[in-house]
Amino acid sequence: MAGAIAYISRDTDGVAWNKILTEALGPLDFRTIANGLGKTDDIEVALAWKPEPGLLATFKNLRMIVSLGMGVDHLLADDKLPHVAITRIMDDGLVGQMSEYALYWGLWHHRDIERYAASQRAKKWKPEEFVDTIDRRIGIMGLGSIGQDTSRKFAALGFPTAGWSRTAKTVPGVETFHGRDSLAMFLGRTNILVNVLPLTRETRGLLDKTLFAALPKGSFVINMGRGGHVVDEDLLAALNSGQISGAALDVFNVEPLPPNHPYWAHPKVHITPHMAGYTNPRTASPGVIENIKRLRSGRELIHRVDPKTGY
Ligand code: NDP
Ligand code: OXD
Repeated sequence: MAGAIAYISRDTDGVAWNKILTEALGPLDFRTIANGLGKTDDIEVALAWKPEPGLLATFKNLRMIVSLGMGVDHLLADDKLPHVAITRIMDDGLVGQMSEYALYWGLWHHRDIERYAASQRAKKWKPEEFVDTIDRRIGIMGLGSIGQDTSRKFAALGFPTAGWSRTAKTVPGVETFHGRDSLAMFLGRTNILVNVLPLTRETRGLLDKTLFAALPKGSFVINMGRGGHVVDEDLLAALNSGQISGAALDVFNVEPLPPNHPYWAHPKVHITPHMAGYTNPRTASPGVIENIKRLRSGRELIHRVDPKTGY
């Protein structure tokens, strides 16, 4: 039998992955933290989500790490991460979920749903001020697999949509900006900001007071990238001053969000528990299966991560 596959996650038990991989690849030596990893020298592939720092370095014959999330900051934060191929799940289903999340909050804000809910509670029939779709400008930070899908979907609804990335990108129907020099221009034309950047050395803390000040007053922020992108005190100050009218936050500097965090009770903050994109083994597994086959037959891997750029 080929080397063992280790499932390293404390969030889910791995049963669904074991079943799907076994169906595709035949009998497997599939190990999990809960059932015991056994002799770790046997482990060839690690499917990992937030592994304990240093753990993967103890797998002496490891050949490939698969991030069970599309983000890989949880792996690259480990300074003992072994120098083996790092790949990530690439999943159209998860991409679609992320776009749903951004579209939901974007439309929720655009159509004043919170005010209508308050009016209903007060039994008040009160139409809010009309804002034309073409006057609500969407700005997506990150034009990768998720940002491109999200921006195309907002544009298809008629919102003037722009995206910002590190290198130049072309997305039909979407205005594109790239690099730090164009960030202020991109922010200046944005009323609803969606962050879906990867967390890297360059992007950590990017959503700070300077960035919030560069948005038009009253802009709405949707963060589904990573909590580490946001300087929490700066966001709270921008919300309290009215510079930012509200924020939908799925990800946080510390997860789970501690019970005493000011976000919980803030009237302009809408919290979800890192659920914008759920890793669904059904839709995430085909790329993983393909990569295990490629690894075992010595072919080039797909969905590789570049540890230098951090994504
Ligand atoms: P990709 O790697 O496909 O795309 C990343 C995008 O960010 C690219 O457009 C890239 O630019 C851009 N980017 C990277 N660094 C910079 C920078 N310094 N300045 C400007 N742009 C930059 O990522 P995905 O779209 O697949 O995922 C993005 C992130 O979404 C993940 O890393 C993860 O953190 C988060 N995520 C959150 C989930 C949730 O449940 N909340 C679920 C899934 C993902 P370029 O195109 O030039 O390379
Ligand atoms: C991911 C995530 O990166 O769930 O996929 O955040």
